[in-house]
Amino acid sequence: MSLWERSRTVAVLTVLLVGGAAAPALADEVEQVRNGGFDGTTDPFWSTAGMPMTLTDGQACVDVPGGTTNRWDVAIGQNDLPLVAGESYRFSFDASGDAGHVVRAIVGLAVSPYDTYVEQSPVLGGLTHYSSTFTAAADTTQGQVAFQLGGSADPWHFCVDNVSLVGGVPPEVYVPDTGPRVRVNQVAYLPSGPKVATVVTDSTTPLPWQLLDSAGRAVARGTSTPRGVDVSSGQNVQTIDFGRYSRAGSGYTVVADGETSRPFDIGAAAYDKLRADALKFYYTQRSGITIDDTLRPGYGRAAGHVDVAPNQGDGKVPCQAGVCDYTLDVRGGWYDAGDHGKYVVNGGITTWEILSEYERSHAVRKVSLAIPESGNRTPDILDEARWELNFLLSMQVPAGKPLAGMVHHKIHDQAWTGLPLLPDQDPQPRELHPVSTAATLNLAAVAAQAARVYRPYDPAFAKRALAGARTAYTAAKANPALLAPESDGVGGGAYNDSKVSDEFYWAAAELFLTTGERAYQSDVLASPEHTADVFGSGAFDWASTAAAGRLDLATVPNRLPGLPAVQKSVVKGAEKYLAVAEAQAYGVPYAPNNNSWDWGSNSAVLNNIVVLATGYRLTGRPAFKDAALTGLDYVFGRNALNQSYVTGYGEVSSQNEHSRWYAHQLDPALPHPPAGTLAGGANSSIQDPYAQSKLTGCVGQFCYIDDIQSWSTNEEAINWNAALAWVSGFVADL
Ligand SMILES: [Ca+2]
Ligand SMILES: [Ca+2]
Ligand SMILES: [Ca+2]
Repeated sequence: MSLWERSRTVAVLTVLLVGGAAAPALADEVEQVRNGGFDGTTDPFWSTAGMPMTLTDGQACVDVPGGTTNRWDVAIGQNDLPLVAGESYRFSFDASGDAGHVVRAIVGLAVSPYDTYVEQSPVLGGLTHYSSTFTAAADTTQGQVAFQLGGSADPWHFCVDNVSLVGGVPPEVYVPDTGPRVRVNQVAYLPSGPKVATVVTDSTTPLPWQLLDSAGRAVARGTSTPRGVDVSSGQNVQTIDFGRYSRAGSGYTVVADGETSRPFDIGAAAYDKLRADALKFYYTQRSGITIDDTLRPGYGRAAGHVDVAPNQGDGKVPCQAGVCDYTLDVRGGWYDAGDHGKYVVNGGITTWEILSEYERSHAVRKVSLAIPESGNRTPDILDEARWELNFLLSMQVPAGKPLAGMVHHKIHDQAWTGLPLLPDQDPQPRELHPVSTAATLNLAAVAAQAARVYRPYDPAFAKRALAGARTAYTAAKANPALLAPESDGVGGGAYNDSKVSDEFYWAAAELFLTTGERAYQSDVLASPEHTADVFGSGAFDWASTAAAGRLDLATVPNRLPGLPAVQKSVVKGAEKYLAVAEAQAYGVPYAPNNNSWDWGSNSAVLNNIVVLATGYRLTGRPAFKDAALTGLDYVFGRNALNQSYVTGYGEVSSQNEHSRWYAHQLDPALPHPPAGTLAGGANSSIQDPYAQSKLTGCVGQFCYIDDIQSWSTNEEAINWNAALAWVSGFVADL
């Protein structure tokens, strides 16, 4: 995604879960909770109606009723706690409960706006000590500690003791567990591809290394190459090149400087699986349809936003007040990321990249995605993309209405919701936001692309898509500067974009490629983007879409005057990213200005790999292919944190991406994100409070944490997974 300017009403701060004994109190620590040890009475704690507390062995215990829905439906707690803005606190308690049940323990405001300052949701069992530190965000005398116990179908038993909230504690210093100092692609190197590892070391002279097979036998050896201090991580590193070894197998490790890497394969099978998994991700992002548990075991859920309470539904969505006088049926589409919003600009680049994978790769057409449309005559990748295309088309202003042909920028909740929350349980009103030139051109571009792609399978749909694309393009030319504001309420990301010459170029390019018509050709040739360097120091994304037009002009067969120069510009882009990758000790084809890593940096790495791969397809130059593969190593564990950013791929991978329904970290009854989900990745700006509490001062690659609360470093998003799908398709095709 990249909800750049996201605002939150609820701030969640540091949570540190520890077992064992409490840390000793410092002299200036001040206890805020009264009678937290329940000495002779449960006063002044309260409990919700119908759930009396009893004193048992000096603990407060309750029989929690079954059949409640929300965590906060039943609770015990204590009010009137003073909190001082900027002061650090430790919140700790001992708790037990029937095995597998969950308590949501919070410190927050007892009065409106009910902000939560810290929360943890441990799965209970025998008596265990829990502790977390946080910094209070506001001064109040109406703070609260509470233990929320609702949401269970069955009754259960809960006990708590030694409830403590002390001020004046030093904040915890977070140190990530980065494992062995030898960093590899934990998934797989291709037998015929490059194979490079990194060793983090104090040594500045070459080190001997060995490649071990699964039996521990050395099958290759050599010496490493010192690379000095790597700017992106601040680490002194050396490079290990074992590319001459090509025998397929699993369980390989690299040993250097007394450290053994995590295990990896040499082989291609993982990429065949990933090509499917990265696309299968979209089915469980679908809105407006029941997710079939037999197709996606563990992920079945009710249809979201189909006008069944408590949803207010997407069947008849009004505009924000004063924006329009009609409603639209905008059911369907994909949820954008970890929230329940649907955004045309981001849906556009996502759909383009998936259709681009289809246009570039013949093999992907035969890949089954285990979706309801599997087994029909249309490739599953197109069935999945059409789920979004129908939604995008539904966002267009109908004929006869003001601004007809333009496209609404987005539809989402009126206010942010909390986590976890299944899509069908979202009670918020839904609203259409104003039309924008950018959204209109996104529809024009991808609907035009769809018109040529779907023509062999569904000519009627192709015709409808082309008509929508033409109408949108004409409307955008008549309204060329309707920009989405930086903020127009809460409840969703802004996705504002102040420059739309790139969207005009991309839409004209797709319409030209599909129709061959002169008018669109003229607009392509006249666009300032056509001769600009569109392969910048960052990467293309939802707001910078000229590269999408350029890549398609260079690769989709067409008769544009000056086509060789277009193709040459893509090759030059690939050369640029090749040079970046070669200059990086970790081999990453991404080196942002000032080492300031972007929101969703993993997708930036992958989109630059898309440019490298396209350069390879245009020229056959092995250096482009090798840089693409070596760049992918970063995503799979050859990085400062020594972890894969794709769930289920690699010995250690992201598991807790920010999502309201893959929220296993908050509710063990919910799943982790599915295998093949890409985490956003290192983000130097760490906009969310949780990341700020752990990562302030982080360097480049280290600005990431695998926690569901870190929406700025660890969200999942449809556009990011599209880059992963494209690249994994490219690798599988090799
Ligand atoms: Ca006690
Ligand atoms: Ca199909
Ligand atoms: Ca733009």
